[in-house]
Amino acid sequence: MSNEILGEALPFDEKIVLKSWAHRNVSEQEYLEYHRKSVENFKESWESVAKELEWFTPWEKVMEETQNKNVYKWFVGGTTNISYLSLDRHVKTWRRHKVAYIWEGEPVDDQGRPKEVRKYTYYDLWREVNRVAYAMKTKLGLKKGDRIAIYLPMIPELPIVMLAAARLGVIFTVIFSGFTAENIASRVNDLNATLIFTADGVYRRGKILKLKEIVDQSLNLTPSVKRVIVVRRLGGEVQLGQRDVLLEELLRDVPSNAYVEPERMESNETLYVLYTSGTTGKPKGMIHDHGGYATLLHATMKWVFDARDDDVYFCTADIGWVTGHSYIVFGPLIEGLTSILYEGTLDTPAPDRWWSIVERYGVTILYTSPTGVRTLMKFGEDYVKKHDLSTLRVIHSVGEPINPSAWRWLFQVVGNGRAPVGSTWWMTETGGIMISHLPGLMLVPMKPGTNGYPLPGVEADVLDESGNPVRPGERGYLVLKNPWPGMPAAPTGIWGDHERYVKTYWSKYPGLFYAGDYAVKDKDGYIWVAGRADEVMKVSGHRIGTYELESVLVSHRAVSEAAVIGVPDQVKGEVPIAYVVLKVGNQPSEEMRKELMDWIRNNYGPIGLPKALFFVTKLPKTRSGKIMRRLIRSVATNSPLGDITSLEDVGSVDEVKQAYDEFVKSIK
Ligand code: 6R9
Repeated sequence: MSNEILGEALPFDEKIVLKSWAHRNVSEQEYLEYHRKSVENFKESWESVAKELEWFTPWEKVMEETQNKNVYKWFVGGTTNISYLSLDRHVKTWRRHKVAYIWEGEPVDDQGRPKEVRKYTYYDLWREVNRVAYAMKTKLGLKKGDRIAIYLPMIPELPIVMLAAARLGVIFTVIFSGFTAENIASRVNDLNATLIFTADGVYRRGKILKLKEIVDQSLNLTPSVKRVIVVRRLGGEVQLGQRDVLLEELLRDVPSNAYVEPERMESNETLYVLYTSGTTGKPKGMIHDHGGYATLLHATMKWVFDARDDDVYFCTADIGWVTGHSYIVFGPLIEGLTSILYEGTLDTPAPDRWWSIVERYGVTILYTSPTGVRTLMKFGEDYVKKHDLSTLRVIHSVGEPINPSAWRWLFQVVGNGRAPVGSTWWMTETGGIMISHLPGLMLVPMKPGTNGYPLPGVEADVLDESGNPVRPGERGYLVLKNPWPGMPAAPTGIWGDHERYVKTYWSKYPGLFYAGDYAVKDKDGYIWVAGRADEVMKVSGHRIGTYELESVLVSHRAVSEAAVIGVPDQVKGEVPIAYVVLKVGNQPSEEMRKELMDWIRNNYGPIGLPKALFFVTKLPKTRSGKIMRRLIRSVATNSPLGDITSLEDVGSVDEVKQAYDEFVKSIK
């Protein structure tokens, strides 16, 4: 891989300065000087951010390492509650009647207008959260430290349940509503959750997806679950079993003015656990806390998004992923913003749905994804030009590297050359944005596709294999050098697996946080993250471990072995392709291919569907039996094979190559 994103060279020397942002423009040197001071005193610099929030009791110490190595506590002894910060704090002020969420359902009428729009003021939201918290506490007996799972689509009840759980100190995990029963079960079991919130269904791409049925399938595999609470989104009859209860039933006799005192959470106590894919084993449950996490979100909402009271903010992610947790739910609410919640897909009913939303509500801040942008680019500019997007003033993308031409499209076509456009780098682990342009603080020149500089207090670098900084323009591994608030939290970073936490993030370079990403630092010090350096894919921005799809494949009765790799894709950024060895007695056929594709759809979810699935008789392996995915990837991307001395059977590479060549021919 050279210095490119999706085949486009990185424009290290192209600098774009926005005259309309003259009040914030600074030179690289000015920012770097400011930044240097902030990292020299990183504890103090984060402390000054934390002071802008509200705490029930102040902290005794800004930061300390715990007895568990590489697990750091922030604002030790301070107490707060993120539900309080998101709601109560605003309800006490003029923001009480400000709109917190504008929710739009997917279905539209003949005129293309949304059939359902619901608006919640901060007061409405606070009321609802209190009622749900009240029911959770008095009717479901939930208390601080209990664990629940939330398998809800993009409807207002999702943030409401998250905030209600947070209020009680109940630890929650949100499971993306595109996941299958197996995915639910593995997360619920790891967390030992006793209860699941779900919905009867959701509208997606004009169809109905029945979520409750998927939860029902998972229940055979989840002995810890005692109750299932069902939100009625579709409105019809819902089949209820013994364990099930409708949320509306549960709330029926809860007074409209029910109030639940927010639990005083020590800053480092757990807010949620979010599962994300790694290279081996089951998904990792990343722990995030109340105080440090809220501090990072507050800082980034100000610096990265320049959030102001008159903004209308639209993040197009799904709350099921970390971007939605941080930048649809907690971040914007902590700032008291008005934001959009949209249920459906970007092209329903037409590929201008996002733009119609921007126009309808006068969106000023847009946070979106490179895959979304590339998808919409294909439909041409007319869909954008049809709408008045003149309100947009800040635009950022997230989830994967943005190729320069997608950046230009966002900048020119969507932002009309007036709004700063950035690519914010961060991960589930970091809790919030770490490397980004900072129009809300000071704006260095933009370069199409770069992530820019690390945030104040964040020290990032790009290292070679032996831990030395690489030269400007050379590719290396991205590391973070200081702890930060919002980082994987106490007690163990990864839920129940401190050892894995240390091994995954702190062992390649002891004392430094290893992100698992390739990056380049240019001569101005800008960082360009170019993709994953490990066996993790970013498919349409969704993080998927190759091993996860391999284990789904080998769980099929006919499959003996499987190897999955990610290859570049012009729209999705990256897509899986799979090589499968069948068990003796099974023949490769179109039917078998289809059966395996369905198997993945049903056991992992549609987001994991490979672009191609090949049958081979053997996989390239080392003599010790490890599948050489690197080799397979080289074949599939037409790059040099590199060192193949450890390869056991050279013929296996030919076979992989032949399969791939035939595929390429077939799609040409
Ligand atoms: C927020 C999120 C994390 C991985 C990360 C990296 C990739 C995210 C990026 C980016 C280049 C950006 N990534 N943002 N790469 N530029 N602006 O996506 O979290 O799902 O945990 O994924 O996504 O590879 O390591 P998560």
